[in-house]
Amino acid sequence: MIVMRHLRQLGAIGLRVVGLVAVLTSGSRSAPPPNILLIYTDDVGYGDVSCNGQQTLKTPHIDRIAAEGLRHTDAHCSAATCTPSRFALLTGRYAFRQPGTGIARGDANMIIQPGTTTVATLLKQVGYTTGVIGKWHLGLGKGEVDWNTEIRPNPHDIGFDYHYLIPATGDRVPCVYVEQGRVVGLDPSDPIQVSFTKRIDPSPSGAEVPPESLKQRWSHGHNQTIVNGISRIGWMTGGQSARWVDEEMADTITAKATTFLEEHRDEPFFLFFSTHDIHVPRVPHPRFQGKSGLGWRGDAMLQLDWCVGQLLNKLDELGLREQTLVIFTSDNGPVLDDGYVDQANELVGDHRPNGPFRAGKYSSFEGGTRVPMLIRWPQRIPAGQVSAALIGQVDFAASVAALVGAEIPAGQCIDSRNELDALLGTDPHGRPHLMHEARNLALRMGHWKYVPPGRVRDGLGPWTTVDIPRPGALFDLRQDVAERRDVADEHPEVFVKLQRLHERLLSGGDQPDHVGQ
Ligand code: NG6
Ligand code: CA
Repeated sequence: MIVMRHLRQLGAIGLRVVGLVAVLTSGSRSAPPPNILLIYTDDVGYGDVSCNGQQTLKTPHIDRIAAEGLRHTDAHCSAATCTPSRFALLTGRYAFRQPGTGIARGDANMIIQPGTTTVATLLKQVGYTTGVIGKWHLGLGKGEVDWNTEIRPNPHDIGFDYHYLIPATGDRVPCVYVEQGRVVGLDPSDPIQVSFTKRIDPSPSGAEVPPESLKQRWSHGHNQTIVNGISRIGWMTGGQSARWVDEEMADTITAKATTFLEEHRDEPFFLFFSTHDIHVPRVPHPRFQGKSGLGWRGDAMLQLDWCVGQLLNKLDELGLREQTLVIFTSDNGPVLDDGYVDQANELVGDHRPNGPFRAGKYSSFEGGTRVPMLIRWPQRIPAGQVSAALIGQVDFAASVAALVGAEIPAGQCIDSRNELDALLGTDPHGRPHLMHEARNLALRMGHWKYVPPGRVRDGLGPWTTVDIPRPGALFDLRQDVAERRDVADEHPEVFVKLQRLHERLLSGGDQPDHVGQ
């Protein structure tokens, strides 16, 4: 045991030395490669964290990351929904390049193929221990998934040493956790079956029971198998002993995460902590219920803030604060009613989940992808920084590779740029352009924004859309951050430039060159 520990420590020191040589030879870096804790939240909007300016909801633990580090004001997930954002984050490839990367079903097959370079494989290449805990939503298994045996492929096949997952989303079956390829707490005499195409569950569905008998009513969709008094998308039978309790989910995954930190304190680690909060169904633990005054959406934010506090405290306790890069961000913009009657619309009051931006989840407007991004790494980033650089999560792969001295194999991470300096706050510009995936693909180039013609989700509450007429709209975010005034006619040359760049990016042009990175 003691020998193992010494070996691990020696290994860790060895890796840090190798990494240090790599970073010293690549430029003016001064700190050895850090541990990486990526806190990836679900449906959290730019305005949902108090450090981004709102006064309606206090998130002191999340704000601490910004106060002790850097707050980005123009950082984006790649898409306005979950699956494509996660795909791009991990693979460094825009999701629109691979069919089948839209919002995944609960029984979807693994979307990222084994052999694909991911942030996790890059970090493993240089000796990091890697883990993912929480929401996955990138599919598992191959063919018809049998939830009663080891499910392969799984995150292990794309670089994660450890996984403890909510397989898809809280509102989709199967409502069980999967750890190292197997459903947790499964009784083999009560096997699980899952279907999204045929009704296999004979018990009354969410559509058939009196609404008041449900813990939380559905407003659209979400009316099939009932688990923990809440009806979900999809049908599920069996696995009674393995079914999760929504109220305990945040505690469960946070405990797994703090254990991971403890167990890997002596070696460089990458932990992808992917919360269910604040996705629907929002059913926080009773100790948070009713505490925000904004309904259960706000209460789920308080719960999320608590989880972040637990992780930050654990880093302090383990003496890892200085050498751990903590990143807090979100997978898409905010939404109010997203299929359950949880009074998110009614109780939002003056709270602006999208901050000053237009629309949120599902939208091509800025609110769809402009999300909080807070970064703390005391060894490298001075406290209290703010950056307006254009940041895309699709750049994590190449930036992390540059940070630790990992090599990106040819043809991999093709959209990912090394934007490490922008990410860490020393380059004020960031990416020159960024695709924004929603039902139609929008494009940022500097402060300009092109939204192609078509129907675009607008607002955050009841489903409303706006039609962008041909040939598309141009917004100047410098003067009009809320995208209210189409200036295509006033700047025809800029409009054409963005349209052309949009076409080139769609057809695979204008990609970064990793050679020599
Ligand atoms: C939608 C669901 C929504 C949410 C979303 C995925 C309905 C009516 N709506 O189809 O509730 O689950 O998919 O959200 O079923 S995401 O954040 O994981 O992308
Ligand atoms: Ca999401």
